[in-house]
Parts: sequence; structure tokens; C-alpha cells
Amino acid sequence: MDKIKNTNVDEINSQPQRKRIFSGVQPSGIITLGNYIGAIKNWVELQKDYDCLYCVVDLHAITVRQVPSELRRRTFEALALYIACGIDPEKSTVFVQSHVPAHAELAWILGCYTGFGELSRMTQFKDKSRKHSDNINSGLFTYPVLMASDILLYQANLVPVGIDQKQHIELTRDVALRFNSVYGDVFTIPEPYIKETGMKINSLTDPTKKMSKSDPNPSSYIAIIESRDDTVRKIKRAVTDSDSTVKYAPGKDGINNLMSIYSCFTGKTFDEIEKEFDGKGYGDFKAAVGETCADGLDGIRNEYARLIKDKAYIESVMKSGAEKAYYLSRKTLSKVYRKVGFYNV
Ligand code: ATP
Ligand code: LTN
Repeated sequence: MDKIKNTNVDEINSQPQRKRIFSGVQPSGIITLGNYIGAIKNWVELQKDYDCLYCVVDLHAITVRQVPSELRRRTFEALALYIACGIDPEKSTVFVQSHVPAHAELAWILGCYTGFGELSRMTQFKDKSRKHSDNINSGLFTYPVLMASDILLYQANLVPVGIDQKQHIELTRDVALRFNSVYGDVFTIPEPYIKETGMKINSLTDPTKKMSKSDPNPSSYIAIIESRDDTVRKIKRAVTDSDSTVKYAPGKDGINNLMSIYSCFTGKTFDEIEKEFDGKGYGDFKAAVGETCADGLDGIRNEYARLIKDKAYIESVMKSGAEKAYYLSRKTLSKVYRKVGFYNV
């Protein structure tokens, strides 16, 4: 059995048991406004009331072919960006998935409790298989099992994500319930945490599709760390319909999307936004959304520019995060090993 490294175990054990949160983003591209609004912004708010683990899920990222040097760089940048967005490594555990071997170990076991049929129904698998028809690998198929392992390993109660991940969390619950029904109460059954506004930010070039960091067209997304000018310009050019009244309505995907973005930064309701832009055209509205969005990201961008130069600090966060996560993960994994009947010496 592995030994616990430098982690201050007493400190971890003495912390009062708060409800636990786990979430992650893949270092598969530059983190977008969709990732920020749908996930990371909520992570920041949840830190004050929960015991949070936030992970850069690099094992998931290789389900799609990655350039190794870019994956390494993006992993580092993603972790720096978590901190720049307001994740406080003193409060939350921030780490890289491949630094904690139990994720892959538990995934093997849970794979033996997950149906082929269940995995075949996952819409993300179907979408990604269509997009990467030259590389439909088994990791892409079992991706949700690894995600279930991430969550169940830490006995997470809540998982803050965008709406696209809801199906994976439902599968996680099903697998955990199945495992528990055989072996007793091993896993906490997690709930998704999905905010109504911002749960799906759409592409700026095709507003019927989700904004995605692996989209080959950079005009389709706002990267959190791009320049202010790029943000304002991309929003100005965002695809909208031929109408000109700022109104949230079915079929007006482009405007609905910009209204959601505006609402997330200003806290205004759709009614309030409609009133604010009554009698004004799309041009005025897009300019306001662009400026508001750029203003909202300014602080993160400045902090990121400072942090990214501090390699020693980012690596120290990675290391201590991995040590804490390692300790917690071992607790669950050794229980699972015992329950399924693995021989222990
Ligand atoms: P990829 O393009 O590589 O599939 P992605 O941009 O879709 O990546 P993920 O790493 O899969 O991002 O997702 C990280 C988190 O961000 C998840 O909680 C996911 O639900 C959320 N998220 C991703 N895109 C959006 C979006 N457009 N709107 C809201 N939430 C999103
Ligand atoms: N599959 C998620 C990323 C992810 C995740 C997780 C999110 C991997 N493991 C655990 C929450 C909890 C995605 O957004 N594609």
C-alpha cells in the first residue's frame, strides 16, 4: 500500500466535516467564457461554504489527441487561471488529475460496474465521436467512468458544472447506487449544481451550438485571457438574427446568448435588460455586452498575467494540492479494494 507523503494528515482530519464539492475542466484548449460562467464562477462562490476540490482533468483531455508540449503548458495555465478567477488554494484543494493515481485506479473498478448500454447513450460520446471520427478510442467511450471516479473518490456531495455534464452526473449517481447496493454505503451520492442562467453559453459564430474551447474557430469563443479588444470585437461580430429589438424569445439564439452573458456579469434579469435597451438596436446592445464582459474579465486577466510568471508558486500549489487529494483518495480507494475482495498484505 502507498504511504502518505508530507501531507499534514492531522490538519485534514481535524477540519470540521463540511459538505464536499468536486469539479474540473479539461486542459484541452484555452479556457473560455463558457467554462467560466458555467462552472468556475460558481466554484468561486461555493468556496466559502464547502470543502472544495478543483482539478485540472488532464487524463480526460487525452481522449482527444493532444500535442504533448501544449497539454503540459495548458495544464499549468489552467491551474494558474483557476487561481486568477478567485479559487483560493488556502481554502480549496487545487490539483492536477494525473498527479493522483487513484483516479485511474478507481476508474478500472467502476468500469466493471457500468453497462455498455449506459455508456452508449452518453450524448457527449456521440458528439465527440462525430467530431473525431478518425479516433473513436475506448477512453472516449469510458470517459464518464473516469469522471464518476473523480467525483466518488472524494465523496463529493455537489458537482458544479454546465448543463452539458448533467447526463454524466446522472450516470455517476447510478453507478454509485449500484455499487452501494452490493457493498453497503461506500459512496456518497452526488448532486449536480447547475445555475439556470449561464448553464449553457453558446458559440458566437453558431449560437445553436455550445461555446467550446476546442472549437477550431477562435471567433466562436471568448478566451478568458484574450485581450480586451478581441472580446469587444468578437461580441460585436457575434451572429444574431435579422430582427433588431433586444428581446429574449425562442429562435433568437444569438440575442438570447448575449443576453445571458450580459445577465451573468450585471446580475440583471432579462426583463431589466429588455427595458434598458428598449428603442436601441443590436449595435448598442453588442457594444454594451462587449464592454461589460471585458470589464468583468479585466481583474482576472491582470491577476493571471502576474501569476503565470510565478512558476514556483503555481508548482507549489500543484504539489500541495496533489498531496491533500492523494490522502483523501487513498481513504476511499482502500475501502473499495476491501469491499470488492482484493487481497491485502
Ligand atoms: P472541450 O471543447 O474540450 O470539450 P469544453 O469547453 O466543452 O471543452 P469542458 O472542459 O468539457 O469544456 O468543461 C468544463 C466545465 O465547463 C464543465 O462544467 C462544463 O459543463 C462547463 N462548460 C463548458 N462549456 C460550457 C458552456 N458553453 N456553457 C456553460 N458551461 C460550459
Ligand atoms: N467531463 C467534464 C470535466 C470533468 C468533470 C469531472 C467535471 C471531468 N471530471 C468531475 C465535474 C466533476 C467536462 O466538462 N467535460
